[in-house]
Amino acid sequence: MNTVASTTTNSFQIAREKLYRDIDSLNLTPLWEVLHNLVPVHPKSPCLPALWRYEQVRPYLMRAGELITAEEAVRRVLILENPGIRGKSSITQALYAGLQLILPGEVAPSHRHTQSALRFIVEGSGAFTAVNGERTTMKPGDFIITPSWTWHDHGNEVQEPVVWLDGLDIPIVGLLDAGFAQNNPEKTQALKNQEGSSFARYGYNMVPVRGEGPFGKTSPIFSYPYERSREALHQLEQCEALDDWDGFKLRYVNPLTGGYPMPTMATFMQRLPAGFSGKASRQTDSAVYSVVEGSGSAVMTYADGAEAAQFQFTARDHFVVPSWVSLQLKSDPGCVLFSFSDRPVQDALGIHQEERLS
Ligand code: 1HN
Repeated sequence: MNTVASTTTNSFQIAREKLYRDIDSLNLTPLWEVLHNLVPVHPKSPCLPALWRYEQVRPYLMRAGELITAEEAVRRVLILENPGIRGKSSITQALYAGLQLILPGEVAPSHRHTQSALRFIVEGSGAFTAVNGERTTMKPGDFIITPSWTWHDHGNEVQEPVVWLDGLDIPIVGLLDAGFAQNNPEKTQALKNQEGSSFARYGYNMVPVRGEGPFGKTSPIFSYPYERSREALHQLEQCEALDDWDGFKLRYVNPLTGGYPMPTMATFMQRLPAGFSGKASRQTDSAVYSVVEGSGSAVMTYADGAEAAQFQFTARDHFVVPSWVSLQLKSDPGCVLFSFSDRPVQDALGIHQEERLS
């Protein structure tokens, strides 16, 4: 660079920086210094791929069980924090996830909030969650919904610890500064409906002839039992060719709309048959996986081709796939995976993208 040009550049640079300082007290800042970060050429998430091995997490969850009651904690949960954004109580920029433990005899007191929650049962059978005056009994692999602003409490009246994955849209509601919460004066809510009545009304490809659903934009089914989802996937495997990327994968549905069961979170269950070696694909919705049965591996790759992660997973492990990181799934013995993501929000904005690589 010649001397004249570099002097000009320098004096401009100095003058620009003075401009930035002078406007700072007016809460002004130049767009041109940040434009490329605001509008990246493709998604570049600060989130990292991560795996939580249940074998490693469980002893700490049980230790928490010795140190604090569900009632004192309100919810006894170890948060799955994304290592790229520690301290934010989030597993992705949009979603919260945690593992919740409830021990025999315990109650997690009734409250409600505008954040929606899903539960995916990981270990133990027989605890219950109550929503809107109806209980549902938890079994491993069940997907249970707590709709926005509904009273909910959990209890364990059996003899074994029960653990589930919580997924909430906390960061989304936080981004919008739209959160409200309330404790219920009744620690355990009064029951109004018999267990199973929601499923009888909405769970068999039939719906009531009159009236509206109870939960607005959220599915009227608040428990999707694993035995049904599992059967669907195994039946599919008998009669349909597998998908080269996903194996056999189905999306949970709100029977009243055909859309996602929750306004902010999409849920999926997939089966990889024995010997499956999937092709890679990437999506703009970051996804959280819970391994239901079997074992396998996940290979993740960044958009520039650099390796992001390679995980071996087994039943009850959890892992997160950040936005636009490609995922390739493999399983020698076969496995079943549950997953959830922020896809309904991206669909509502018309920005969801998927790319299937070969
Ligand atoms: C919540 O209400 C539950 O009801 C679980 O089980 C996790 C995380 C943050 C805020 C509320 C539950 C939660 C939560």
